[in-house]
Amino acid sequence: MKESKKVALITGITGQDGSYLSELLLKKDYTVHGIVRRTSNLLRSRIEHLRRDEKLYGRRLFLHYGDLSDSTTLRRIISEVSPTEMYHLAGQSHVGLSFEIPESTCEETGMATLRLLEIVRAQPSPVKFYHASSAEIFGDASASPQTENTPLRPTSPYGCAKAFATQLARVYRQSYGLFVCNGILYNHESPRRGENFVTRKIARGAARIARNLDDELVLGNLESRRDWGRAQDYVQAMWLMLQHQTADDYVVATGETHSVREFVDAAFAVVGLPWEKYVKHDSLFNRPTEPVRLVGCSEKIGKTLGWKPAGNFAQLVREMVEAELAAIDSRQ
Ligand code: G4F
Repeated sequence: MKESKKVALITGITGQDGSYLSELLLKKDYTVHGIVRRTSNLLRSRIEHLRRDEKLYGRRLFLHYGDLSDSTTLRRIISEVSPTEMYHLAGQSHVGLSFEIPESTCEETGMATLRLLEIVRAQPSPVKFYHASSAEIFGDASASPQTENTPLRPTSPYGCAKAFATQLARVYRQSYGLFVCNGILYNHESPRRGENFVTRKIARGAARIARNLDDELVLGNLESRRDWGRAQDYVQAMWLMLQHQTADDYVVATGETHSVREFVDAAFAVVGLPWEKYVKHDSLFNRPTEPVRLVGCSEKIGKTLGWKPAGNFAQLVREMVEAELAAIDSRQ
């Protein structure tokens, strides 16, 4: 079989974004390599359908054991794979949890990016590098909506680590001429979102209550607002960044915010139940500090790369709740 010329290496391939990105790249005829951490269970549910595909796995899709703290292994994988594009998506991505485990969050999110940039810098052939930055770098944002030029004022250990990695990516681009892009992504959701993020928690909770599997849903701050888009759509933006002739930073957002309360309201409307009866508050899920006014302006990526968000908030909520209902019904 003739190997395709485009070779992508993805850290975080088993996550929400990694799985959608793999599907996208495989459709575009890439050879895709993913770095996976060794764990005691081999559950990689988001890419299991790709792994079971005999036409793909071992032919155009490969997985390698590696850890973001292990430079020698990362260096070996990158040398062997010799990627034309690298998508660095891995790392502890839960903002609330970063207050509990700040040191490992900064190590995985900040230092690991530095490690990869150093390895990429030493490669004999150029590697286009995508860094998964985050809206959390703006934190207590000084302007709204935020653009690529908005000052970084993170409000969480996670935001600080992402700010560090984002600035490093800029430094490596400017100092060494590396093709490095920061995708400054706002919240992006899907049925593959981790269960401890609020949208999936709500979608799952509403579906389980509707099917009499649970009788309450316990949440933190209902007044928090976020700019929520669709993950499937946001991985397209990642790919577009690496296809452009020059490397740059791009905000990827819908430009619209909704509160957690609005998400709850819309999710329970899908299952036809009054949410006030089931949703409880526990301050355990509140954060010591929250970013404020987080809403992105995606004008630059729209004009330069032709990207625009697909779908709307109501469709996103419906898609997530219906996926939860279908999953429950398929098990019963
Ligand atoms: O779903 P969340 O945990 O996402 P958060 O903190 O906005 O972070 C996500 O988006 C960032 C980009 O903007 C990424 F960088 C990051 O990696 C991640 O993907 O929380 C959303 C909001 C917060 O204000 C939180 O306080 O929902 C509020 N919330 C209320 N109750 C809750 C809950 N969040 C969680 N996780 N669980 C709750 O019960």
